[in-house]
Amino acid sequence: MTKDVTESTSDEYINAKNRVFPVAILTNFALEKFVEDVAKITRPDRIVWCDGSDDEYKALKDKMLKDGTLIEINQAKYPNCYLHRSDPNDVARTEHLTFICSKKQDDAGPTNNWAPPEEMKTKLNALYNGSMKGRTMYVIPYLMGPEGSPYSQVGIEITDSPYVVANMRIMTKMGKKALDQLGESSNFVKGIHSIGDLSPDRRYICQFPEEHLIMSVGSGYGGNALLSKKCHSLRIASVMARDEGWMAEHQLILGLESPDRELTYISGAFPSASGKTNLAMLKPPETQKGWKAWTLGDDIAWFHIGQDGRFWAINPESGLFGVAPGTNMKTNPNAIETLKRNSIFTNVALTSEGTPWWEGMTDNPPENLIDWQGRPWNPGKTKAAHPNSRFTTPINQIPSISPKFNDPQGVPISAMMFGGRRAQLTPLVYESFNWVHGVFVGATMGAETTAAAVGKVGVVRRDPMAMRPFCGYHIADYFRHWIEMGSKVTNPPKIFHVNWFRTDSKGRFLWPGFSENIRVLKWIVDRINGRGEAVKTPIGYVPTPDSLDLEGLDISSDALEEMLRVDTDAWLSELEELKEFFISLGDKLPRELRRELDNLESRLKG
Ligand code: OXD
Ligand code: MN
Repeated sequence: MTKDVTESTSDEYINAKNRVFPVAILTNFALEKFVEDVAKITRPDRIVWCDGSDDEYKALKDKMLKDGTLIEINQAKYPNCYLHRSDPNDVARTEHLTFICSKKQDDAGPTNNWAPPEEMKTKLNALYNGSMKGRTMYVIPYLMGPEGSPYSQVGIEITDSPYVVANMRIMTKMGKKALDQLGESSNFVKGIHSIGDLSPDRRYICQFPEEHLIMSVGSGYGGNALLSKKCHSLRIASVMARDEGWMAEHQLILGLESPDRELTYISGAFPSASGKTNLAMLKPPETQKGWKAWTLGDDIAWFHIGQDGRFWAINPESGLFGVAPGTNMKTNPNAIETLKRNSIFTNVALTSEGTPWWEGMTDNPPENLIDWQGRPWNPGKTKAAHPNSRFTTPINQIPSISPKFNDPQGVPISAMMFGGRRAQLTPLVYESFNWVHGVFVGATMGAETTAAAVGKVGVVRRDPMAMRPFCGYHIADYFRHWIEMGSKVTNPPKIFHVNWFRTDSKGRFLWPGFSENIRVLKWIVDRINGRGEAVKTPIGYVPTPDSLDLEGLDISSDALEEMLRVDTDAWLSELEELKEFFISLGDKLPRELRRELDNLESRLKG
């Protein structure tokens, strides 16, 4: 229950400073001190410990409905669903304001912004100074991963945003479960968040990897403010993973079950807003009788080495923070089903019936829409929903949720995919020659930028393993870690590259994508099991046209040829960019990857 500092029950105690704390932390001095220290700077009117209960949520939701933070939408059609409209200046991740504050600049590397930790803390503390006056400070204990799993982690996020609390309740296991797992331990990730005045001029998202500390100010947007997600589970966790011999990755996890019950777990790294959620929730089309796809995660995977010499993966999250535009009954019927209850919509449009709407939800927009900023929508001029509008929804509501989702050990991974939006160049699918070559394929991944981050959309940039914005340390050391992880296992996953986004000369997509991607996954499963024909090309093994199941699809042989074509000239010019990219990484670049680049060059020229 949400409690005011003036009331207290037998489940609570009052400390020397007259603050109400849950009895559960009576012996957790590190936690109490953390909360006290933050309160001393931010000076909130009251402190609330979040327990994750339904009563607590109801009280919070009523408060937000009253002050306009949440807007009630059609409860008959969308029970327990609400809309939030962000400040228009605060609708996406802000990579230019995101910093890795490691002690040494060289540890942050060339793909991260860096600032000296103490200097940055001074700047941030000035912004936190009194920032919670007149506000409530919420303390959110949260658990990432299955209860009781040796791989799960506890974090404590302190925030002055009730919208953040409501989202964290969906995205994590919040409250008592986390405190129970933590016990007396001081081993938790510390997160401090204040929305400040929401000005981009006073906005920073900072990670202090050596201290497992996150400090974020000036933004209420998901990736900047739900600190469990990118900040903890990727930036901080990637550093822990390097130090402890595991991997924290920006990957989906799914299980594919064949009609004869062969179950294969596959993970996939795709940049933000490039279809991870759709693929993770794939519903096999009618033509694929007997096939089932099971969802485990749509954004983050933590991989540990199992005793059987394989990688085992858990999804640390409990919810989806999915991109709304483009989600519809064809592209992702499971998502449409899932988000109909207990969901928070952010920056979507509203129909006259009070239901959410976004571009691509229906073929034609309904009349009289209210746009994401609450104004009558003017068709043709602007988008009704923001391109990065989102739904936050509980993962256990997904019809295809895997029975293994809460398994403390996770699931064994047989294949990893890399892929980004590339209108040209990369074929529909290809398989790497071996682990190190696969690491090279991931490390050199190029992808067009999307609306998930502030900046120009559609520009090709290097986004290694889809981790460019999320790797908490030097990206070349990260490549070294990947190479080493492969050498520690007897049975590393096979690595594939996929591209659903290749277009013809008129800019039309060549591949139908979405649920039809199962046909590519089936080829991947075949390859894992020593089946599935392929031709050896300079970039890897590409399917023979006959080896893909295309039955029932209207694809011409020319289109198929184009989708599978390896254009040597285009690859030679890509190679020049890869060389520059590698040079920009300095002398930490693993020799093995430089060798892979040379080998690619000789194969292309040979
Ligand atoms: C996300 C992102 O929200 O990658 O998952 O930006
Ligand atoms: Mn993501």
